[in-house]
Amino acid sequence: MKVYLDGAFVDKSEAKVSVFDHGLLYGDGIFEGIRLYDGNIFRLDEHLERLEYSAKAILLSIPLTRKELSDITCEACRINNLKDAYIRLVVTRGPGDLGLAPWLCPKPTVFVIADKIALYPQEHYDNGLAIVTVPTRRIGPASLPSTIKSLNYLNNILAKIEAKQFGALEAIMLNEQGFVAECTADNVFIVHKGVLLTTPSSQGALEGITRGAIIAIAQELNIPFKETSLTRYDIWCADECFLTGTGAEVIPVTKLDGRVIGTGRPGQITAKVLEAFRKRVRIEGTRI
Ligand code: PXG
Repeated sequence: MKVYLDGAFVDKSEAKVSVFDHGLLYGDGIFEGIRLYDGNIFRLDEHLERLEYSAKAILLSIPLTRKELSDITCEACRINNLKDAYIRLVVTRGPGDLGLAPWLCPKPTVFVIADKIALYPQEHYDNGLAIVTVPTRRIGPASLPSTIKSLNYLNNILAKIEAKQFGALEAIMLNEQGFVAECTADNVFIVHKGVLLTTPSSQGALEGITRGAIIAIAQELNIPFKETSLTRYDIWCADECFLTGTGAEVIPVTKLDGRVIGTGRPGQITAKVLEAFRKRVRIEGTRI
């Protein structure tokens, strides 16, 4: 496998960053997780735009243009002969002296890994996931804006560990006020009386690229949609629930904290949206 690192494609065994890199020392950096479907990169421009906004928010200047990043991302897939892949694009603050100050780091580190993807087992798409609400709260947007896709994932990792301890693969994270923020690596949608609902970034949700694609699909399919704050009550009383993310795509949720959601089976609107999403990823996107 070849990995892009700071200007060149190098062998995986040579793809190493410094122990002084502030991405490692402080989690000071940003990333994107992107999918390649049958030779097409899904919503690459949207991912690069989000990366640029994340960079702007942490005052990190990416040393490459959008076109250069786009070309490198495509090349990372081509050079590894991939048709379907998971792409990880990372920009860290770069190596510098010890100490938090980002101005100690003169040169950001940029790397792109294109690799095979590990998906949720098919049975969960067929039968739905059973998820839990975890005690760890989502850091509020006033402390760390959830719109920044940063390398600081400890908040989500604590929640992921709790989910596993409760025997679940994903977890609902509430914000400090007790409203639903999102899952550890997925956005949350519910369907109630035919209306599709999801939480806004102001409640602690990442503005997911898959979430955006689902909102566009809902418009196309004339499914009424609203972005609104949600509580666990709304999920308990929802007709359907599903999660969206680059890794998960659209995955039905049929249980929360042991309570059955809707009929206890993946819902019809979820199935329609998933079908439309899977069609879209094959035809839409940047040809590598
Ligand atoms: N919320 C959080 C906290 C995420 O990390 C999403 C929502 C969904 O966003 P997208 O843009 O993917 O629809 C994410 C995405 C990984 C990995 O390597 C994580 C994500 C995406 C891809 C890979 O664990 N998280």
